[in-house]
Amino acid sequence: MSQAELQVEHQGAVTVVRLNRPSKRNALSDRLVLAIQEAFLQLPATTGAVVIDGAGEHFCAGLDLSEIRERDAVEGLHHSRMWHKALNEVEQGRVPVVAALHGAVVGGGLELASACHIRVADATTFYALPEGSRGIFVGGGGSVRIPRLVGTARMSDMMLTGRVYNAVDGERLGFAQYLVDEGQAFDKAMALAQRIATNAPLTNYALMHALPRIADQPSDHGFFTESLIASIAQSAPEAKQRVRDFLEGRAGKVQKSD
Ligand code: 1HE
Repeated sequence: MSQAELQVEHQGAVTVVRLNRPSKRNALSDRLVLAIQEAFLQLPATTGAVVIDGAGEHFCAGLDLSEIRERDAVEGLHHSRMWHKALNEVEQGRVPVVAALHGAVVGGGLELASACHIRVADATTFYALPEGSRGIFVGGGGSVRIPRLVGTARMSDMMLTGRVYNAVDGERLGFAQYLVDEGQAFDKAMALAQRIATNAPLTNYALMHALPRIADQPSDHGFFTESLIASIAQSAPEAKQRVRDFLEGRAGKVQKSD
């Protein structure tokens, strides 16, 4: 694939992964999906967080519809599983991922965004699942991840009726955790990623890997898993140092928010 369709740039502890197919609204061809997987597998040890964004007017128009062809059931299954593997590398890799959203975040684009840990949306962002009207179904993990953000009822409505949510409603409902002015999503995502990269790596890892599993466990199992991961995290020398720094007045206090 043309290297340029996925740009990977290391800026200190933050790696920027940019979908760069603006003439096709960053539609996700199979090659682009595999390139995303590869980029996450190849992250250097110096990377503490990733920002993913899209070049041009839109974050991502979803599956590259020009690649849809007659697939038998087995081929269709493998195609969807390919997306799952790639987006699992995003969600369950080594470091947190912040998505900087603008314009269309639709279909597979919303599936990609929902695999990220934090979503920052600018005022131009809109969310939709046009799969329903294209006669297909989500296949990139959307039916697992999107209901966790906004609920099954909202996702069903989007697919059944073609409903589109704007940036303001999207933030209110839980598609994005941050809403910023037009053109500001990347800068905000970078600032968050830089902050995230200063956390103890084990804390970040626990938030990515333990928290979602705990949320899926029965309470009794969740409490136990929490105790295990808490004890591992606090036993790390870095955690002990950070606590000492606070107790001895070297670390910042929690500040009241504006
Ligand atoms: C595409 C795609 C695409 C644009 N696959 N080529 N996704 C969708 O159903 C969304 C389809 N796209 C759109 O609704 C619109 O393109 C947008 C709202 C995203 C942007 O509109 P706009 O006016 O800025 O761009 P455009 O004129 O529609 O598109 C520009 C070009 O990109 C045009 O190609 P051109 O050769 O005529 O210039 C479009 O054909 C092309 N393009 N979107 C292929 N998606 C794991 S399963 C996931 C299932 C899904 O994701 S289904 C949802 C698919």
